[in-house]
Amino acid sequence: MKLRCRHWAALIAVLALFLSGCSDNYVLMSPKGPVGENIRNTILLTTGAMLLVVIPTMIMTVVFARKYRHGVDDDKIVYHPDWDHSSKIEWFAWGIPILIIAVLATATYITTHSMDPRQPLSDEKPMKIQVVALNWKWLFIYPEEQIAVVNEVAFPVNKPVEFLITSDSTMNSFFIPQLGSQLYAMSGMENRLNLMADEVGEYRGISSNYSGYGFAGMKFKALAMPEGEYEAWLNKVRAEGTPLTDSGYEQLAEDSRNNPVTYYNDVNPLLFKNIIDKYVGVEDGYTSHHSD
Ligand SMILES: [Cu+2]
Repeated sequence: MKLRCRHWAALIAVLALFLSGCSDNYVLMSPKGPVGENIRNTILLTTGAMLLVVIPTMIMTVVFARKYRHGVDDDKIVYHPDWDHSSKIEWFAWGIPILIIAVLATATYITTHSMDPRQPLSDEKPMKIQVVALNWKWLFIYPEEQIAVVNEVAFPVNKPVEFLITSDSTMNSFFIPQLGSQLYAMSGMENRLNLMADEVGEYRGISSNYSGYGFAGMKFKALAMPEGEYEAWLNKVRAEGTPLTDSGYEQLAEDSRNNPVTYYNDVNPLLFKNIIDKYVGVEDGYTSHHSD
């Protein structure tokens, strides 16, 4: 009896751990935007579908072990040495997996199309933010405002944002877990990721692809603000920022760790394009990155 109570205690502890998934520490389980919600629902659906197999199996393990244990004196249990087929078992063993695969395949087909990161989230024209992964910091360029920010990105709440993502270094991964999918940042390429926050807040932004020495400090804050506060933030960046010249960018692009938030104004609107163009020619077997 004592052992049983301990089992219950363990079970309750495990349940408590899972149910506390509603707390903000489990960021994927507390999304703050439509893409993140879609991802959470997909996680729950797939987990649920798998539990349809896992839970009955665990229960049957205990039931069978108990029912057919050595020394049990139950007259109803008969020994069948020649038994070789049960249609009932075949139906369960094949039918349930087929059903699960059908459900998951359908869900996967629908969500991979509806959640295509390049697809706009609403009819409203998204605002564009260009993202450059550097060693080891994130540079956000607002081409229309001609400003840029290191390790901080802000946008109005309920406003669709289209992130144009590239890298001026090794491969990285742009990820704001509470808003939705991660997308790779790769040099010479432009990746597009549409996200939207439907709640004002400060969200954690990370790189989810290890990229070397200063990787641990490659974090940023994503700020979803009310429209008025966002305008004030833009003005603050314009006022406190320093011009980002070409040589200034070269300096910024050098390896550095734990970069503080830095504001820039007077940013070349073609900077993002130039960063991508540096790598043109790589696919032909040579690189124009270091001109010779
Ligand atoms: Cu991968």
